[in-house]
Amino acid sequence: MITLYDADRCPYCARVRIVLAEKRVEYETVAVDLDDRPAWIYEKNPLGRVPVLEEDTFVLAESAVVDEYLEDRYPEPALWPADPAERALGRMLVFRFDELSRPYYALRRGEEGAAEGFDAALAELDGLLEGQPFLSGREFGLADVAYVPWILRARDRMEVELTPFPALADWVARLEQRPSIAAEFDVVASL
Ligand SMILES: N[C@@H](CCC(=O)N[C@@H](CS)C(=O)NCC(=O)O)C(=O)O
Repeated sequence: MITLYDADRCPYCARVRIVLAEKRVEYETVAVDLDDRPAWIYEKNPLGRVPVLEEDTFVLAESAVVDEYLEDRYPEPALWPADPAERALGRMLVFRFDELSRPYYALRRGEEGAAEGFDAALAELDGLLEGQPFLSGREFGLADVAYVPWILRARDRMEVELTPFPALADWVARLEQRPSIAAEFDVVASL
């Protein structure tokens, strides 16, 4: 049985929850209080962060790596496209996730100019999605999973308007049709 050390409010945890749901993998959750982290979490992850996935004696942190592990361990349904170029471009987006997270957390901290910085990052994604339905191309996959938790939180918790980014707004609407993402929408609504 897989155990996920988890926190509802954590978008990195959401990445893992979405993949587990997509692949219909059963797992149990241990909720970690991010405001009062238990000392034992450092035994699972020396950085003290969630998510952490545990399967018997195997313990793994870092959401992007955990999602890649789940993709290898449970290949169906595939969450990277079949086309090697699309896979590589999707991985590049995950690798460059800082381009979104840096302005996102700047906005969360209320830094000056942060709204413009975040809008610029959204505009980049919008431009990409004007030409393709999903971030890595023609198929839903791990690149979409890597980004959507922040977009949902920005829209629903930080009052970021998505209407200036119609292709991005359509992408979110498309993703919310999937039960795995709809479940995250409910998590965000309950925060
Ligand atoms: N690079 C990590 C980041 C995980 C992360 O920052 N998690 C946050 C919660 S959203 C956390 O545990 N923060 C506690 C800390 O940074 O000390 C990943 O992708 O899993």
